[in-house]
Amino acid sequence: MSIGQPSGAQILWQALEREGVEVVFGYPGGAIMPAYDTLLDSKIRHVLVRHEQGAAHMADGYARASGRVGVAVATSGPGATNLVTGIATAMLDSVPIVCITGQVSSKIIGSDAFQETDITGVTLPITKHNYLVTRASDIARTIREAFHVARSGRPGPVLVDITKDAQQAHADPMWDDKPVSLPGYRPKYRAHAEDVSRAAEMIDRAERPIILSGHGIVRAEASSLLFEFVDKTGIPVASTLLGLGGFPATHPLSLGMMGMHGEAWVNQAIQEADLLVALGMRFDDRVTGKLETYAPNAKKIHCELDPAEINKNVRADVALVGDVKETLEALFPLVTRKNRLKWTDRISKIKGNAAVRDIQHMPHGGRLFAAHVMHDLWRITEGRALVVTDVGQHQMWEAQYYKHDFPRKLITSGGLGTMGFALPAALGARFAQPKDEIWVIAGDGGFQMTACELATIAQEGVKLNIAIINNGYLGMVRQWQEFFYDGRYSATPLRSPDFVKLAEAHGLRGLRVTKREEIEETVGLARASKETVLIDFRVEQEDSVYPMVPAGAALDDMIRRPSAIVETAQDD
Ligand SMILES: Cc1ncc(C[n+]2csc(CCOP(=O)(O)OP(=O)(O)O)c2C)c(N)n1
Repeated sequence: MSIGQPSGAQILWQALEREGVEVVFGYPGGAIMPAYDTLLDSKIRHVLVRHEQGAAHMADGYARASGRVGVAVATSGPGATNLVTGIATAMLDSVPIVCITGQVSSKIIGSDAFQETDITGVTLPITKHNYLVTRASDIARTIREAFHVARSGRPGPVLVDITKDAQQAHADPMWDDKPVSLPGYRPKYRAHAEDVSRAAEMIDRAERPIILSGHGIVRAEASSLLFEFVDKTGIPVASTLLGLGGFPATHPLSLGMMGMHGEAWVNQAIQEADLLVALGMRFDDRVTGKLETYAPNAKKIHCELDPAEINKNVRADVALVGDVKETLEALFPLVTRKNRLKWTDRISKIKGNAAVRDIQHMPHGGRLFAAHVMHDLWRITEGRALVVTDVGQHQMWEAQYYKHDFPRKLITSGGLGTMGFALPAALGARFAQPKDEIWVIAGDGGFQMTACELATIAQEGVKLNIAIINNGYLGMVRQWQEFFYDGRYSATPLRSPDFVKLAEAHGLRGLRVTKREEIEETVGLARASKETVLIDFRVEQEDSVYPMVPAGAALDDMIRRPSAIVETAQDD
């Protein structure tokens, strides 16, 4: 070390500033104290979370809302392990985050030192890459690489574990602004021209094609191009959960969500299709149902960034590996302008039959259905809010009834299905989109998993709108028990605190809605308020999400809303 050289801790913040980081979400502790000390001299804003899981979800929400890399910071041992759920959530949804953890000093690694956990070992399968840094002189280079890996190719979480002595030592940072090049890491692919031509011919020949639009469309900022592509080819679009908003839900050729809780007509149309054009989606089991019976008559064109996804679940007739926007750009001039009225008429016919069972068409008879809350929220916010949902029935109702017309306006944990995600992810999104109207939609169960972040919201003085869809149950599990376990409600009835008082205890505002007529005014109060408002929506307790394809069943084997319920509702 020579006098005047910065410490590893100082290099860390400078390296983050050079990556354009403006805010990090974290929690201090022994092994990361040198970094927290030098944080005071940095321009970067630090948000003190109440639990490190919240920090990872905030970084994730920030990344999804902005398209930039989110950053979480934690200490070694329990701090680091508390990040794990958030890292796995980001991994399964391909979200670029960088997690920085303190580690015990390099000399005592492996001695079961106080708060020592092998966090690079723990997170190996749930990170895109991770690093253990033991020298101050490696910090700058490692942070650059970490950001490059997180954001390039198929994005994902990267963890950088830095020993305490590396933070304390002084070194030459060796700044380097050349593009990062890592041996063996080839994140960029481009679809072969012959395959693009074959795909275009298949699209032209198809009589019953469907586009399956996924998260990749949103991530690649390919929404407007998809819009033009659909305009030219006349192909209807079905969306995955994470793809919602990638193509406008109110467009006449938008069919809605596919899969387990997708619209009945979407799943039926997929089963009747002769061509699936999959764009930035990975044929998750919640999307395909039973693979042997999935889209039996359809050829498949799979446009995907990650070659590992090709032929993983569904065999592709043509694979176009590369950025989905670049692939669409190449395809666009080769396809013929068409309308496909016969096919869209056929889909409208299937739809006509399903729509009569739609809960929106039923009188509510004084009762408050979650679906009505979603529908009214969509109407009142004119479909423009950024909605962050938790996991469960409310998540599916939101996907069905809040019509997203814009990309990056729905943030939800799709792959891991992480309860407790919504509140912290929304707080992260708030820092990415300071002007957006943000609504958290959470169940009474999931909300309680990370409700401690209400204190973070209060401390940071930020404005969110929080809707708790309170049905007194772990609703989605209760629904499965009703359908598949003879109605034996094991461990699903749920007693909750008074959410209104909980909000007030945090210095926030709490309101309650028990009837549909109260929605408009209460939502209006929340929207008009400058402070965070939590609304406790007391909804029907034993309503279920329909339609439903039971896990592992064929897409055509849907459980539909029983007509008995239609009649009961109409009797009211
Ligand atoms: C961390 C975590 N634990 C357990 C589950 C399993 N799970 C999925 S949905 C659900 C029930 C959610 O209940 P609630 O938050 O009240 O929402 P609702 O389904 O009633 O809308 C559970 C327990 C999960 N997804 N995540």
